[in-house]
Amino acid sequence: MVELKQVAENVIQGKAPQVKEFVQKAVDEGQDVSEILNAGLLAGMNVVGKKFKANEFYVPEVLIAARAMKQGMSILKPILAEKGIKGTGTVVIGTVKGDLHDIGKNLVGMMLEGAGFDVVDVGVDVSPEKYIEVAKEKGAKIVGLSALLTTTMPAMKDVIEAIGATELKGKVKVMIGGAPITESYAEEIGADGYASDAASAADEAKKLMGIE
Ligand code: B1M
Repeated sequence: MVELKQVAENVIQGKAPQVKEFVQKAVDEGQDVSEILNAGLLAGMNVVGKKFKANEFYVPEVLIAARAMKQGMSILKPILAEKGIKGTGTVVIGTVKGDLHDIGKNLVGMMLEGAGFDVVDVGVDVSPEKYIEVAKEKGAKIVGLSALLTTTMPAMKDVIEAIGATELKGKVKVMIGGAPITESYAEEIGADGYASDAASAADEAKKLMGIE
């Protein structure tokens, strides 16, 4: 019988083939799919997030661990969908209009996936209309905005205002982040949440969903 701790440990170590193998074995043994997800893949990514926050892990380790988690998810996703088991919620994430930086945004997306969210990445240079269109289409609970340039920070306010003028107002939370962004800027423009790094972004998204 596969111990789910083994799945978590291999995620932390970024061993994608082993993660895939153990997840497949656990499924074949008839272990509960939600349990494989929670006690295996997500538990592993949780540790990765903590290590990243504590500067014990750097960007490459997080990327490798996320890739391993994705391998395991590729087996679980169709089964979860078939059983109608929903994830934590959908997050639409993108880099705002005029800004092409996407490394941090991609990392945040991976950590959100690692926390059980369904992540829809709308890319870079994203207009307010695009965020709104995709958030409506996917029934998003959170819209995540990334900006790396001081000149594109005001584009975040444009998105928040545009969302506020639609039926998404009050239904969708907006979370922002990026190197020049601060908590006080988030408050100033009326964002619901702010995170300084990818691991904190996963924690903040859970908080916005009422999950501690
Ligand atoms: Co650009 N760039 N760049 N750049 N670039 C910076 C940001 C800059 C600080 C460099 C500098 O001058 N020292 C500077 C901005 C200055 C400013 O406005 N304050 C700058 C500039 C000026 C520019 C150009 C204007 C240069 C030019 O053409 N004259 C130009 C702009 C293009 C555009 O966007 N329109 C430009 C272009 C580029 C490249 C294309 C060459 C490349 C981007 C490649 C890519 O992303 N695919 C690039 C890069 C790589 C950088 C640096 C070197 C690295 C950014 C990065 O990826 N960091 C950067 C200097 C630096 O930071 N040392 C710089 C690693 C990443 C993991 O961190 O993105 O901060 P970060 O993400 C973190 C957190 O911020 C947070 O979590 C992440 C992970 O922990 N976070 C969130 C991010 N998004 C979040 C969202 C959240 C929550 C947290 O919630 C939704």
